[in-house]
Formats: sequence, C-alpha cells, structure tokens
Amino acid sequence: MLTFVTANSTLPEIGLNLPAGDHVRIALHGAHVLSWQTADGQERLYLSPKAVLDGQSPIRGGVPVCFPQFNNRVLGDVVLPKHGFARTSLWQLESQTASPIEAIATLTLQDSPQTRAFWPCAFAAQLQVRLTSGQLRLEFSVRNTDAVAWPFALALHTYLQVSGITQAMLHGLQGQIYWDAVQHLQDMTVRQPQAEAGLTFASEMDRVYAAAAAALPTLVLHDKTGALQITQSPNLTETVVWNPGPVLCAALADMPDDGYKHMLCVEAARIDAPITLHPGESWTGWQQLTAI
Ligand code: TA6
Repeated sequence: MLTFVTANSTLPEIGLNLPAGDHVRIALHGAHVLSWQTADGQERLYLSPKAVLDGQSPIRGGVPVCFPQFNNRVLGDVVLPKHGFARTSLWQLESQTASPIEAIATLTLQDSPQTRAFWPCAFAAQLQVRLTSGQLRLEFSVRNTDAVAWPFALALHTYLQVSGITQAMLHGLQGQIYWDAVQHLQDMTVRQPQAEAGLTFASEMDRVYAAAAAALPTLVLHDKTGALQITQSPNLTETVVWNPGPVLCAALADMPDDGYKHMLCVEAARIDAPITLHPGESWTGWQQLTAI
C-alpha cells in the first residue's frame, strides 16, 4: 500500500507494501532488491548478514542487476568490472504507485561521467519492481540513446533463500544444455544436458543453462518450507544456477562461512549471445517469482 524512501542513510531504500503483509525493500544503490517477504512472514530472498551496505560495494544477496556485462566476459574490447557497473551505481526512483493489490516502483539509470568511465555508451535503463500477492516481478528495460550500436549482457542475479541447501531441489531444467563453470572453467565449449529431473546441491555449483527461445521451462524450487515458481522472459535465454559451496563461501569476505547453506542463486540471464541495440532501440526482459 504505502511506499517510502528512508532518508539519512548510506543506503537509501524504498519499501513496497501490500495490506496483507507482502513487503519488498529496494536500495537505490544498484536498484538492488534487498528483501521480499510474503504475507505469511516468510523471507524469500537471501541477504548475507555480512553484506557490505556502504553504498559503494556490490551487495551480497537480494537481486543484483548485472549490466552491461555478465561476470568477466568481455564485451567487444571493453573491459568492465565483474558483472558490470549497474549493481554499484546509484539509480533514481522515477515513480512509485500503490493500490491494495499491487505496488510498483520504477528505478532508472542513465549514462553519466561515472558510467562512461567504464563504458563509452549512452543508454537509459529502467528496473520495474512489481509486488502483488505472493509474487515479485522484476522487469529490466534498456534503450540505446547513443548514435552508434552497442552490445550488452544481463543477469538478474537473484539470491533465493533456502532453509537448507542439501534438502533443496530445483525442478524444470531436465534436458537443458549447460556449461559447468566449476568443471570446465577454461573451456566454454563443453556443454552437456541436464540428466536428472530434480537438481540437488551437494557441493559448489556454477552452471549456465541454455534454452531454446520460447521454450524456457518454468522452474520450481522446492525446499522444506515450501515451493517457489521461477519464470523468465524468453529473450533471457539462459538460467544461471550458482551456489558457492563451503570452500568458496569461506573465501568470500561478505558471506558467513555457512551462508552457502541458506541460499541458491537462480538467475535470469542473457550471456552467450549479447544483444546488440541500435540507436533508438529498446529491449525488455523479466524474471518473476511466485510463492506456491
Ligand atoms: O552468476 C554466478 C557468478 O558469476 C559466479 O561465477 C560467482 O562469481 C557469482 O556470480 C558471484 O559473483 P560476485 O562478483 O557477486 O562475487
């Protein structure tokens, strides 16, 4: 129902609320969704208790927006920070609307001297966060405001909360071809199909699943406390599944040693074939999470 911006904080936030109790918190830093609670009081996203909330660093948890690059994959000949600069940029709140059944916040980011220091391209990006009963939808749009074409990649790098990673199971990827970044980091040509119907998590996992356009499955993450349905727009042609496991987790300064037990990243992404936007063109892609 009500939305607000918290003033006097190093990390200004917006809150979206529904009368039944659904609630979302979004930091302007990175247009970063920090928390999504459903009306039953259950937190659905994982935010690391050691996340650095200084308004400069990337935030560990919630939903980082990775744009215009995924991980360290170079776009053309431009070397960008890992996962791009959108997640460490200050976005603006463009609008917020609320009714008893939905609350929407729209945040924007445009090129500036800071972004052009990383990437010499003119753009206007937008993240719309839409909260309805039991559902969170994130819609990312970008327009080329430049005089030349440029490519970009994207990931909505969603950290889902799980009660225990060894009991969690992700359904919906069977048959999808994936690249395993843990096993084959140096060779992205090694691809294999997902054999099991339910993906389980016994150790570090970092996989990029590809899917034929328009055939993306609906994923369902089951764990002890319930199930979550995950869908994404067909133009987000990859789903990344990441859990750092105990060794990598212990090496991440902004994660508690046992943090990996409580999270699973299921990311809606466009990685292997970056999108090229010509002057004046726009593009929109989304991820939607539904508590079931
Ligand atoms: O999306 C998976 C991934 O690219 C992993 O390879 C891992 O590095 C993760 O993202 C987190 O990256 P970050 O820069 O936030 O530590």
